[in-house]
Amino acid sequence: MIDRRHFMSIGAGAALTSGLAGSAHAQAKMVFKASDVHPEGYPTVAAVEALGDKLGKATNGRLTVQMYASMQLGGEKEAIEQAQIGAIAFARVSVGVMGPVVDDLNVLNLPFLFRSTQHAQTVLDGAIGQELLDKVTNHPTAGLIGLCWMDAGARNMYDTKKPIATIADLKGLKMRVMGNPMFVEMMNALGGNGVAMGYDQVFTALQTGVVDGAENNPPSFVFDNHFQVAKFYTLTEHLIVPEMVVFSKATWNKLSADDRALVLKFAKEAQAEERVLWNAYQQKALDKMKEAGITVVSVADKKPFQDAVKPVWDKYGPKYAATIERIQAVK
Ligand code: GTR
Repeated sequence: MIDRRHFMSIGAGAALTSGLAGSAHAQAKMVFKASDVHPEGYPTVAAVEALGDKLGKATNGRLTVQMYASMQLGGEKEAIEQAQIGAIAFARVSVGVMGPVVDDLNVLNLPFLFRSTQHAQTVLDGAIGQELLDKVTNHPTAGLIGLCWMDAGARNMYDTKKPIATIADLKGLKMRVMGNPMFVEMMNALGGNGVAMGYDQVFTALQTGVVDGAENNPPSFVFDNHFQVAKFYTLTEHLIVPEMVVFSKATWNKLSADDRALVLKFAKEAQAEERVLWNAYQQKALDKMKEAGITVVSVADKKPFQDAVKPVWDKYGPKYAATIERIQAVK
């Protein structure tokens, strides 16, 4: 009898302890690692850091964000993979590299899809934007939560060889594109030779002549130093590819509903804050390009470029027809 009581009391004690341990676990301190290819000060980096500050304040330091900027953790493919396995929590990446992971996103990677960056913003702020974030979250194997969008302006061509004044000047140039077959096909359709490569390799590839050029928005061109080796920048605006912040589903599954709501709330705010920072940075980049004597070529007539990418639209357009129609209908 005595033994039995003894066991019972141990059992009750154990239950109590594990109950406490359970709630203590939910309240445990967590440091969320975040990855970005861009350096400190870049709009996307600053916006995710601000999200982290808010999270820290709201939870009395229980949840914080540790930013690994400047490709410290590798390129964007690596960032996605690390988020998938829960080695990092936040990955700020381009939709360009997310397309191969969540195919529905590839609609946004069609060249000349958006009429302007303003058009892209309106689409992403609305129902289509939310649906595409949900496609990430609900994807059966991606292992990611779609938190928010970030602006990245329009992408333009640049190279080390000569000004690209007309589409004919692209002929034969080896041009780096993001790791997504759609962009290789786009570049080839435009007459260049598309070379898919991680962002972490681009500077060296330009410097050593492995590629003749690349394409990107002015802040990336300037603040990732590509302008030090590529002196010709042509305003083709062929891609308006947004960026996103995704979160590790493995980590998400460990968070309480309240903590998830906090992350989502601050991510939405980060989306709006990044946009303001982006506009200022875009201007700063253009000023720096001018100072550095970069030859900036404007393209009066984009039609030859738009016509040339028709094979990409013929191949991928039908699959996304319904979403394209809705995007085009957004004023
Ligand atoms: C930048 C973008 C990065 C990365 C890079 C690239 O504009 O911010 O996320 O995608 O382009 O070309 O790989």
